[in-house]
Amino acid sequence: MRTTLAAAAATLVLGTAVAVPAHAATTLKEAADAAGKDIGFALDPNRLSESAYKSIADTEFNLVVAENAMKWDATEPSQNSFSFGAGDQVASYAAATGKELYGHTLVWHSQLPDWAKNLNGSALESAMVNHVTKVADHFEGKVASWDVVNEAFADGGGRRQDSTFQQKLGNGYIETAFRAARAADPTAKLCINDYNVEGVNAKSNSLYDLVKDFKARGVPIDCVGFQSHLIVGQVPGDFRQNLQRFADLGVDVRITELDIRMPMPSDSSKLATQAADYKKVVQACLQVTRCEGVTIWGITDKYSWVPDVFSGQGAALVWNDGYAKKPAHAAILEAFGATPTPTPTTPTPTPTTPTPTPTTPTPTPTTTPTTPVGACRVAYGVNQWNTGFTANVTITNTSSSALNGWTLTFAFPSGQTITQAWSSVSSQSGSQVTLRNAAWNGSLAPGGSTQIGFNGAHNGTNTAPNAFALNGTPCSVA
Ligand code: 9MR
Repeated sequence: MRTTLAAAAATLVLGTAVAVPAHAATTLKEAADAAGKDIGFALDPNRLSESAYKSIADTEFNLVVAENAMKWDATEPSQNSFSFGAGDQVASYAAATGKELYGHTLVWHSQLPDWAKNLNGSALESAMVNHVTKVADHFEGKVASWDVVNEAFADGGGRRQDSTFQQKLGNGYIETAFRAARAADPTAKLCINDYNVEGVNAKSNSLYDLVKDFKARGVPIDCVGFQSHLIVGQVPGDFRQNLQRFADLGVDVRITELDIRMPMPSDSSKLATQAADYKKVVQACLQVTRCEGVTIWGITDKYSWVPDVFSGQGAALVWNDGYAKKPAHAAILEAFGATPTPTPTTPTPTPTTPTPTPTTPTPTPTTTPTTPVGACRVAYGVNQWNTGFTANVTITNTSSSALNGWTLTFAFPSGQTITQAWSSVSSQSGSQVTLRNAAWNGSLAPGGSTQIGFNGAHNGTNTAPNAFALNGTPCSVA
């Protein structure tokens, strides 16, 4: 499976290298919107007074999460005395800019005030339920999903032993917290969130067992967050497979706190690897239907938590200290199936001397062009498992005319169905599939390519489609 994925990734790189779209996505938000996924960022509301920060926050993301403003120490600094000022600022910002609001976090052993740490037994349990209830109530109707419990597992597997809640309340505290959250806000999705669970390992296995158990016993849980505080060059090769196994339990999955750190100073080679890594993470999410999207843990390296915690490491985010886009920005666009806007070319100066009128008339051509408008080539790559598959399709306009809007049609020979398409709009009638361009990739210059993709279901046989046609003209298959 990993080899096949690597091959698919290689196709992606080649496909995007030759794309020449006229209407390219310029922001992560445009690209993610077209792909139907969330692209989020962690907000510190105090930074919104900085114009570069605010402008990126406003335009590049369709989801926002409070980096710190909704945590226990911020919202209940002393027992049963709530302070929602900073959290409300984040909620107002989300509403004012039309972004989804993600809630982080109700129960976490860290950033927990001393008064709570000092409680024991039923007093701690009541305080936890009270906190979950009051905070979830306060943001009801605003927060779409909550990280109900954060970082409950130990790196070697099993429960984290240095958590006050684990030590004093035992294994049952997670269930208690989820039930309280559901009772307080029945409409918010309830997630469990953790780090070092991106690949299949002892820790993610423990998390998996908990989700499986909750689903089996009807304990409310809707989603799992994979924080993804990663190290450059170390994206787990089985990330997609791991996301998929959780999704198969009947929960949504999401990358919740993505950053990819490197040893400092950064250089172009490390930044290129980082860009490829960001792309891999977004691709892993895109390949899982129930993956809701990707949230990046901040905007600029200047304010990242990384250097404070990992001495000598940093440059983990998508914008550098001076708010310049790093290569990761274009890589994320590409992962979403978009292509960064080409650098504008200098306009050709208007000649100062008038062009003389030709004296001989232009002859009328006697031959019809051999390449009809809409002539095309299609490369179809597939990665499949039991009853599912992901396909990547590169469409090349081999005609001599630009296309403004395209429709790709083909037939599935073995009863396959598309469950989710990206970079295109899909419809299906029986075996006949129609994929129309997304808003930003309808223009295909002569020789230009675009890459689209979809997830699908099959019944054990997954023969490649046939009869590809672009705007009604049959395509060759590469
Ligand atoms: O980015 C957050 C930083 O500003 C805080 O000082 C820190 C306190 O623990 O928390 C950081 O965010 C963490 C998140 O809430 C949970 N997962 C790990 C994140 C990075 O430490």
